[in-house]
Amino acid sequence: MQKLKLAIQKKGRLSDESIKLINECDISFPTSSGKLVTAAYDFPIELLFLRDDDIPDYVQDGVADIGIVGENVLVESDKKVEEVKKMGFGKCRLSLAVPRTMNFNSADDLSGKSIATSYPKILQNYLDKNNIHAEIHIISGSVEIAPSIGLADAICDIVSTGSTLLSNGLKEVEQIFQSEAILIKNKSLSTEKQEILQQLLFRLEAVKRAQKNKYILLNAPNESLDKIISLLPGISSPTVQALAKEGWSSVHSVITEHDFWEKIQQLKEAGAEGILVMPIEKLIY
Ligand code: PRT
Ligand code: ZN
Repeated sequence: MQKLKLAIQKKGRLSDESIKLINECDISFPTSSGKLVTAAYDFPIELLFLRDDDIPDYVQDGVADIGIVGENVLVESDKKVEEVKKMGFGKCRLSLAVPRTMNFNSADDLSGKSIATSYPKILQNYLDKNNIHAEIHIISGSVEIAPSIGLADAICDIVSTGSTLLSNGLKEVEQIFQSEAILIKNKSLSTEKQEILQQLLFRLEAVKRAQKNKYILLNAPNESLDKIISLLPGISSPTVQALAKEGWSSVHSVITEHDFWEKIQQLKEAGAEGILVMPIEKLIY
């Protein structure tokens, strides 16, 4: 039987989250082998541990079938692969930053200036679109020190919290690209590998959906049930069971995390008591 080859970052910002997600899909593999390739015990998949910059190339050439990589790296690489799914982690942005003391009104102020970056293609694309003529200095690391050593007037780099810019006397002036980890695939997977990918996606969806939802159990006086049920649509509708205590019921449902606290407040106001909220491991519709 064929195995689907999944490339993930060996060591870096995306490694832990990638491995965690694979494990949450109940796919396990030896953790401390130090090997570059390892097969999962319980799923037809093989993991390739690579530098993130190599992942788009390997997936394009079919050395790996699928891969998890930052969109910033994918777009900069310009490789021909298919984007399958955003993964919801590794979120960051590619931004222009200038020395704090520089008077900056708009990106046009960078015309005639030099910008240091490790992302020349994404930057050039942005400059072309905005009709800005600036010189690009390609450097591979520590881009944030370029202005202070006189190498460039501005930088274009990945920002997450902004603390690196702050501690280097820079200010973020323009976001040019939003990024997160993305699942990519080779353009011509065999039918068998495509089927394994579908199974993997099914598990990933169930895990992701579960993370966004919580299981809720509460007790309510019967006269409040209509109101409480209207607050809890659940997957189809909530389960309601009679309690031993006369005139009371237990209500079970699923609620999403985005309006969680608001919902809890409304439920309490509607008369709910003994509200119990639990994480969900997998959620399949
Ligand atoms: O060794 P390898 O080549 O595999 O790794 P790498 O060093 O090239 O990449 P790595 O591990 O640093 O990042 C992998 C991916 O994580 C990136 O391609 C992005 O998609 C994503 N990501 C998310 C980030 C950040 N957040 C991030 N903050 N990548 C880099 N940074 C750096 C940024 O370059 C800057 O130096 O962190 C600094 C800024 O962070 P803040 O929080 O101070 O703003
Ligand atoms: Zn890299």
